[in-house]
Amino acid sequence: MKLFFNPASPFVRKVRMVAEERGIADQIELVKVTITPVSPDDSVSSSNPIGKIPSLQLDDGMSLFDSRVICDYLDSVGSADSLIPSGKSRWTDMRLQAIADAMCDAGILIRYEGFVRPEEYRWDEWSNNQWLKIVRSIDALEADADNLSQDVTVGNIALSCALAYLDFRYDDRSWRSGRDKLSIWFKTFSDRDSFRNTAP
Ligand SMILES: N[C@@H](CCC(=O)N[C@@H](CS)C(=O)NCC(=O)O)C(=O)O
Repeated sequence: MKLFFNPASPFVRKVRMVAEERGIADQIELVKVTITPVSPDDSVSSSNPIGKIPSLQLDDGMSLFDSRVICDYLDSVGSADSLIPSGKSRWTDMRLQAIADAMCDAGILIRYEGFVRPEEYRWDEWSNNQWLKIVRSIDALEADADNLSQDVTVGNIALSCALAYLDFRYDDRSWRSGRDKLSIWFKTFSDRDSFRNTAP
Protein backbone atom coordinates (compact mmCIF):
# COMPACT_ATOMS: atom_id res chain seq x y z
CA MET A 1 0.00 0.00 0.00
CA LYS A 2 1.11 3.53 -0.75
CA LEU A 3 -0.04 6.49 1.35
CA PHE A 4 0.17 9.99 -0.09
CA PHE A 5 0.88 12.06 2.96
CA ASN A 6 2.28 15.16 4.56
CA PRO A 7 3.33 15.05 8.22
CA ALA A 8 1.52 18.34 8.97
CA SER A 9 -1.90 16.90 8.09
CA PRO A 10 -4.01 15.82 11.09
CA PHE A 11 -6.07 13.55 8.82
CA VAL A 12 -2.90 11.81 7.67
CA ARG A 13 -1.79 11.47 11.26
CA LYS A 14 -5.08 9.82 12.15
CA VAL A 15 -4.74 7.13 9.50
CA ARG A 16 -1.07 6.60 10.35
CA MET A 17 -1.92 6.18 14.04
CA VAL A 18 -4.60 3.66 13.10
CA ALA A 19 -2.05 1.74 11.01
CA GLU A 20 0.46 1.82 13.89
CA GLU A 21 -2.09 0.64 16.43
CA ARG A 22 -3.14 -2.17 14.09
CA GLY A 23 0.49 -3.21 13.66
CA ILE A 24 0.44 -2.73 9.88
CA ALA A 25 2.40 0.53 9.48
CA ASP A 26 5.28 -1.37 7.92
CA GLN A 27 2.98 -2.45 5.07
CA ILE A 28 2.52 1.18 4.02
CA GLU A 29 4.95 3.05 1.81
CA LEU A 30 4.82 6.78 2.57
CA VAL A 31 4.90 9.19 -0.37
CA LYS A 32 5.32 12.78 0.76
CA VAL A 33 3.43 15.51 -1.11
CA THR A 34 2.83 19.17 -0.39
CA ILE A 35 -0.55 20.41 -1.57
CA THR A 36 -3.04 23.20 -1.05
CA PRO A 37 -6.33 23.81 -2.88
CA VAL A 38 -4.42 26.02 -5.35
CA SER A 39 -1.34 23.85 -5.74
CA PRO A 40 -2.52 20.29 -6.34
CA ASP A 41 -0.21 17.36 -6.88
CA ASP A 42 -0.73 15.30 -10.04
CA SER A 43 0.31 12.05 -8.39
CA VAL A 44 -2.54 12.49 -5.88
CA SER A 45 -5.14 13.91 -8.28
CA SER A 46 -4.62 11.17 -10.87
CA SER A 47 -5.93 8.54 -8.47
CA ASN A 48 -8.08 10.71 -6.17
CA PRO A 49 -10.32 13.17 -8.03
CA ILE A 50 -10.76 15.23 -4.85
CA GLY A 51 -6.99 15.77 -4.82
CA LYS A 52 -6.68 15.68 -1.03
CA ILE A 53 -4.51 13.73 1.35
CA PRO A 54 -4.58 11.24 2.89
CA SER A 55 -5.07 9.04 -0.15
CA LEU A 56 -4.24 5.36 0.07
CA GLN A 57 -3.36 3.39 -3.04
CA LEU A 58 -3.92 -0.32 -2.55
CA ASP A 59 -1.69 -2.97 -4.09
CA ASP A 60 -4.35 -3.75 -6.72
CA GLY A 61 -4.28 -0.09 -7.83
CA MET A 62 -7.53 1.03 -6.18
CA SER A 63 -7.35 4.34 -4.32
CA LEU A 64 -9.15 4.96 -1.06
CA PHE A 65 -10.07 8.32 0.45
CA ASP A 66 -11.05 10.16 2.62
CA SER A 67 -9.46 9.54 6.02
CA ARG A 68 -12.57 7.89 7.50
CA VAL A 69 -12.75 5.41 4.65
CA ILE A 70 -9.03 4.70 4.96
CA CYS A 71 -9.36 4.16 8.72
CA ASP A 72 -12.23 1.71 8.15
CA TYR A 73 -10.17 -0.12 5.56
CA LEU A 74 -7.04 -0.31 7.74
CA ASP A 75 -9.19 -1.56 10.59
CA SER A 76 -10.15 -4.50 8.39
CA VAL A 77 -6.54 -5.46 7.58
CA GLY A 78 -4.59 -7.85 9.77
CA SER A 79 -5.68 -9.65 12.89
CA ALA A 80 -5.30 -7.08 15.67
CA ASP A 81 -8.37 -6.09 17.70
CA SER A 82 -10.69 -3.67 15.91
CA LEU A 83 -10.36 0.01 16.78
CA ILE A 84 -14.03 0.53 15.96
CA PRO A 85 -16.30 -0.26 18.90
CA SER A 86 -19.53 -2.15 18.41
CA GLY A 87 -23.05 -1.53 19.67
CA LYS A 88 -24.02 1.92 20.88
CA SER A 89 -20.37 2.81 21.50
CA ARG A 90 -19.83 2.67 17.77
CA TRP A 91 -22.04 5.72 17.29
CA THR A 92 -20.53 7.72 20.13
CA ASP A 93 -17.10 6.93 18.72
CA MET A 94 -18.07 7.89 15.16
CA ARG A 95 -19.66 11.06 16.50
CA LEU A 96 -16.41 11.85 18.27
CA GLN A 97 -14.50 11.28 15.07
CA ALA A 98 -16.92 13.61 13.25
CA ILE A 99 -16.32 16.40 15.80
CA ALA A 100 -12.55 15.88 15.68
CA ASP A 101 -12.48 15.90 11.88
CA ALA A 102 -14.66 19.00 11.74
CA MET A 103 -12.25 20.77 14.10
CA CYS A 104 -9.45 19.85 11.71
CA ASP A 105 -11.46 21.06 8.71
CA ALA A 106 -12.03 24.41 10.43
CA GLY A 107 -8.38 24.69 11.48
CA ILE A 108 -7.16 23.92 7.98
CA LEU A 109 -9.57 26.41 6.42
CA ILE A 110 -8.25 29.15 8.75
CA ARG A 111 -4.76 28.20 7.70
CA TYR A 112 -5.60 28.40 4.01
CA GLU A 113 -7.37 31.71 4.54
CA GLY A 114 -4.39 33.17 6.37
CA PHE A 115 -1.51 31.72 4.40
CA VAL A 116 -2.77 30.69 0.97
CA ARG A 117 -5.37 33.29 0.03
CA PRO A 118 -3.84 36.55 -1.24
CA GLU A 119 -3.80 39.11 1.55
CA GLU A 120 -6.19 41.53 -0.16
CA TYR A 121 -8.91 38.85 -0.31
CA ARG A 122 -8.68 37.61 3.27
CA TRP A 123 -11.88 37.68 5.30
CA ASP A 124 -11.34 37.85 9.07
CA GLU A 125 -14.98 37.32 9.95
CA TRP A 126 -14.99 34.07 8.03
CA SER A 127 -11.83 32.84 9.78
CA ASN A 128 -13.14 33.95 13.17
CA ASN A 129 -16.28 31.95 12.64
CA GLN A 130 -14.25 28.89 11.69
CA TRP A 131 -12.39 29.31 14.96
CA LEU A 132 -15.72 29.52 16.82
CA LYS A 133 -16.56 26.05 15.50
CA ILE A 134 -13.40 24.80 17.19
CA VAL A 135 -14.17 26.66 20.42
CA ARG A 136 -17.71 25.28 20.55
CA SER A 137 -16.35 21.78 19.90
CA ILE A 138 -13.69 21.83 22.61
CA ASP A 139 -16.17 23.38 25.05
CA ALA A 140 -18.64 20.58 24.33
CA LEU A 141 -15.90 17.99 24.73
CA GLU A 142 -14.81 19.53 28.03
CA ALA A 143 -18.41 19.49 29.28
CA ASP A 144 -18.66 15.80 28.38
CA ALA A 145 -15.09 14.86 29.31
CA ASP A 146 -16.18 12.47 32.10
CA ASN A 147 -17.54 10.24 29.34
CA LEU A 148 -14.30 10.18 27.36
CA SER A 149 -12.46 6.87 27.67
CA GLN A 150 -8.81 6.07 27.15
CA ASP A 151 -9.71 3.16 24.86
CA VAL A 152 -7.72 2.99 21.65
CA THR A 153 -10.53 3.69 19.20
CA VAL A 154 -10.66 5.59 15.93
CA GLY A 155 -12.68 8.37 17.60
CA ASN A 156 -10.13 8.84 20.38
CA ILE A 157 -7.28 8.70 17.88
CA ALA A 158 -9.04 11.36 15.77
CA LEU A 159 -9.53 13.57 18.82
CA SER A 160 -5.87 13.29 19.82
CA CYS A 161 -4.86 14.30 16.27
CA ALA A 162 -7.23 17.27 16.27
CA LEU A 163 -5.95 18.58 19.62
CA ALA A 164 -2.36 18.03 18.51
CA TYR A 165 -3.13 20.04 15.38
CA LEU A 166 -4.32 22.93 17.56
CA ASP A 167 -0.99 22.77 19.39
CA PHE A 168 0.88 22.60 16.10
CA ARG A 169 -0.82 25.49 14.28
CA TYR A 170 -2.58 27.54 16.97
CA ASP A 171 -0.44 27.21 20.05
CA ASP A 172 -0.90 30.92 20.77
CA ARG A 173 -4.67 30.44 21.18
CA SER A 174 -4.20 28.28 24.31
CA TRP A 175 -7.01 25.75 23.80
CA ARG A 176 -6.21 24.15 27.18
CA SER A 177 -7.22 27.25 29.11
CA GLY A 178 -10.44 26.48 31.04
CA ARG A 179 -10.49 22.93 29.66
CA ASP A 180 -8.67 21.00 32.35
CA LYS A 181 -10.41 17.66 31.87
CA LEU A 182 -9.87 17.59 28.13
CA SER A 183 -6.22 18.60 28.66
CA ILE A 184 -5.69 15.70 31.08
CA TRP A 185 -7.45 13.31 28.71
CA PHE A 186 -5.14 14.41 25.89
CA LYS A 187 -1.97 14.19 27.98
CA THR A 188 -2.79 10.63 28.97
CA PHE A 189 -4.03 9.42 25.58
CA SER A 190 -1.15 10.92 23.63
CA ASP A 191 1.43 9.08 25.72
CA ARG A 192 1.76 6.29 23.18
CA ASP A 193 4.19 5.27 20.46
CA SER A 194 1.65 5.67 17.63
CA PHE A 195 1.28 9.33 18.59
CA ARG A 196 4.99 9.98 19.01
CA ASN A 197 5.90 8.17 15.78
CA THR A 198 3.52 10.30 13.70
CA ALA A 199 4.46 13.76 15.00
CA PRO A 200 4.75 16.50 12.35
N1 LIG B 1 -12.25 15.03 4.61
C1 LIG B 1 -10.88 14.80 4.22
C2 LIG B 1 -10.07 16.05 4.52
C3 LIG B 1 -8.63 15.92 4.02
C4 LIG B 1 -7.95 17.28 3.90
O1 LIG B 1 -8.57 18.34 4.11
N2 LIG B 1 -6.68 17.23 3.54
C5 LIG B 1 -5.94 18.45 3.28
C6 LIG B 1 -4.58 18.38 3.95
S1 LIG B 1 -4.73 18.35 5.70
C7 LIG B 1 -5.71 18.57 1.79
O2 LIG B 1 -5.41 17.60 1.16
N3 LIG B 1 -5.89 19.77 1.22
C8 LIG B 1 -5.70 20.04 -0.16
C9 LIG B 1 -6.95 20.55 -0.79
O3 LIG B 1 -7.90 20.96 -0.08
O4 LIG B 1 -7.00 20.59 -2.03
C10 LIG B 1 -10.34 13.57 4.96
O5 LIG B 1 -10.87 13.22 6.02
O6 LIG B 1 -9.42 12.93 4.45
